[in-house]
Formats: sequence, structure tokens, C-alpha cells
Amino acid sequence: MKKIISVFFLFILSPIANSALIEHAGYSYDDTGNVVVGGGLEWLRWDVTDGQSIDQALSTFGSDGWRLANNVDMANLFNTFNFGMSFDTDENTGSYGWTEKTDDEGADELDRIFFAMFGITVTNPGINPGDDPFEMSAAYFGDDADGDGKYNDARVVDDFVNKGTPSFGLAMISADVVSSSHAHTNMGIALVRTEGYSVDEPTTFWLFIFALVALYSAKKRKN
Ligand SMILES: [Ca+2]
Ligand SMILES: [Ca+2]
Ligand SMILES: [Ca+2]
Ligand SMILES: [Ca+2]
Repeated sequence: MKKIISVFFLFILSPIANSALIEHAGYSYDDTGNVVVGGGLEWLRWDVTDGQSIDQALSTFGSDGWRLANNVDMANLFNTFNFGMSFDTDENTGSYGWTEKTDDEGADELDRIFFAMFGITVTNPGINPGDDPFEMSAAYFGDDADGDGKYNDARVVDDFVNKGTPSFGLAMISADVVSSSHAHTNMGIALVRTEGYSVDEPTTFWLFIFALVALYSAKKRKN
């Protein structure tokens, strides 16, 4: 019985023991899952919905409490990450800023931290061998409060080399880019839900209760 109990505790604790927490500016990501937490919201990693349209992503994940990130959510995320300029909350305003001007690919670079949290939605190798590849984490999002059927596009791009010419990394929000039925292989969908919404917690809770009951009956038998 003791052995069974130990196995149970190992099973319960293993996801915690193996996980690594990535943190930046109040946002955190436990790399055993698909959810970034920050600013009062949970964000589904953008590579999870890579290649889907807004309509597809909402029909797949909407029942788990996910909704499309609006322009305030996205401006808050990009402004809090602090890419070096101010992003607008208006759905008809695009903005962009440089994230880096030199290439050292350090894990502490803003683009690398963002990729680690939200996932990379496209990697294209350079045209020449040894070129720094094009890497991007990108997603469609938006309110469409003006009812024109157009949604927005957010992307974080690492510095890369294009036909021998170096390009800077950047963070960018573009306005009125796509309809809700448009899908692109390089783009995910930015879905958010209220922080604390979790479908995993009940499972962990009941496993914990089960282990406690097992412990109690083992003790009782011993006595
Ligand atoms: Ca518009
Ligand atoms: Ca970089
Ligand atoms: Ca619109
Ligand atoms: Ca690079």
C-alpha cells in the first residue's frame, strides 16, 4: 500500500517537478501547458491555433471560455512587454516598433522571451546557407466594433537575413487586415479568457482527494 501511495504522490507531483516557469513583466508561462497568464487574462499560445481562421478557432475553443482578444487586450500585452514604443487601443490604428537592432539571439531578448511564451507560428530558413532564419510569432485578433468585418494582426518578428541583407526585429500591430473566415499558415488566433479559468484544476483536485483517502485507509489498516 505504501508503494502505491508513493506512486500516486509522484504522479501528482510530476507535472510540477518537470515544469519550467518563464516570466516577464508580470506575464508567466508554465512550459508544460499552453496558457500564458498575465494582465488578468489567460492567453492561449498562438502556435496552438496556427493556420486557423478566427471563426475556426472560436468554434474549436469557444466552449472552454476562450474569446477573441480585443484591441485593448493586445495593446496592453505589447505595451506591458515594453517593445520600446506605445501601441494604440484603437481598432483602426496600426503601430510598430523595433525590438532589437543587433543579433545576439540571447534568451533574454524580448523576441526570444515572447517566442518561448506564445510559440513561433512560422520559421523560414534564409535563402543563402547560414542565413539567420525568419522567425515570427503572429496572430489575428480585434473587436470589429466599427462593423466593417475587418480584424487586426499582431506579430513579433526576430531579426533575420533576407538575400544577404540583415533586417531588424520588430513588434507590429496592423489594422483592418483580414475577415473572420481568413486563415493563413503563418498566423495563429489570439484567444483569451479570464485568469483562473482552468479545466485541469478539478482533475488535480480529485486526484489529491483520492490520494488522501488512500493514505487514510492505509493508516487505518495499520492501526
Ligand atoms: Ca476598420
Ligand atoms: Ca533576436
Ligand atoms: Ca473593424
Ligand atoms: Ca535572428
